[in-house]
Amino acid sequence: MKLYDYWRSSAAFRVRIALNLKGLSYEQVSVHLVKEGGQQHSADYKSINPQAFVPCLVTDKGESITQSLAIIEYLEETVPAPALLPEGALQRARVRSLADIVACDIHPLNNLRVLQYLVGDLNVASEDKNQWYNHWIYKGFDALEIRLAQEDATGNFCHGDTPTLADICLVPQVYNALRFNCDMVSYPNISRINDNCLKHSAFEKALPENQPDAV
Ligand SMILES: N[C@@H](CCC(=O)N[C@@H](CS)C(=O)NCC(=O)O)C(=O)O
Repeated sequence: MKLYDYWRSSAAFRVRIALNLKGLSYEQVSVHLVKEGGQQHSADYKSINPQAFVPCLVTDKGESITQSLAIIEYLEETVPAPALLPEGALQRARVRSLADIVACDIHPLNNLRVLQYLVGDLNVASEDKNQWYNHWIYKGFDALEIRLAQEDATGNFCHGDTPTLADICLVPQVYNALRFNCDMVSYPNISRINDNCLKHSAFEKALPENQPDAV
C-alpha cells in the first residue's frame, strides 16, 4: 500500500496510527503542503485527489481512497483485527461521535487552506488567526472533556482500555493544540488519554517528527 502523506498533516497522522495499529506496512509518498505553493495543488496530485488534500491511500491493486475516516473504516473492514471500533452498535456510535468532534467540528476549521484564506484573502492578522485556531480547539475540547469525564465507557483510552478510532483522532488534535500553545490545564482526561496513547508504539511511530519527510 502507498500513503500520500505529509509529516505535519494531522489527517494523515490518523491514518498512520491506524496502519500501525493494524500492523500494516506501507510506502510513504510525501506531498509537501507548503513547498512550491503546496504540492497538493499540482496537476499530478490533483489527478490522485481532486480535493488537493492528504492523506490518500492507494491499495496494492491500485485503488485509491481519500478522506482519513473513510480510509480507516476501509482498513477496519478489510483487516478486522485488532478492532478499532468496539462491539455493539451503540458503542460504535459513541466512538464515532467522539471522533467526529475532532474530525468534523475542530479540524476542518483549522485546516491549512482555511488559515491561508483568513490571512491571505481576508487580511486577518497573525495573532487573530492564532486566536481563531485556539478558539475552535477549545470549543471542541470543552465538550470532549465533559464527555470523557462523565461517560462510564471511558477508560485508559477514550473507549475502554484499547485504542479506537476516537483515540486515533484525539492524539493528532492534541499534538496540534500543543503546537499552537493551547492551555491544556482544563483538559485532564484528554491529556491523560493522550499520554496513554503515546506510550503505545503505534502512536509513537506515527508522530510527525518520526516521519521520513520531517524537517
Ligand atoms: N477531511 C479530510 C481532511 C484532510 C485535510 O484537511 N488534509 C490537510 C492536512 S491535515 C491538507 O491536505 N490540507 C491542504 C490544504 O489545506 O491546502 C480527511 O479527513 O482526510
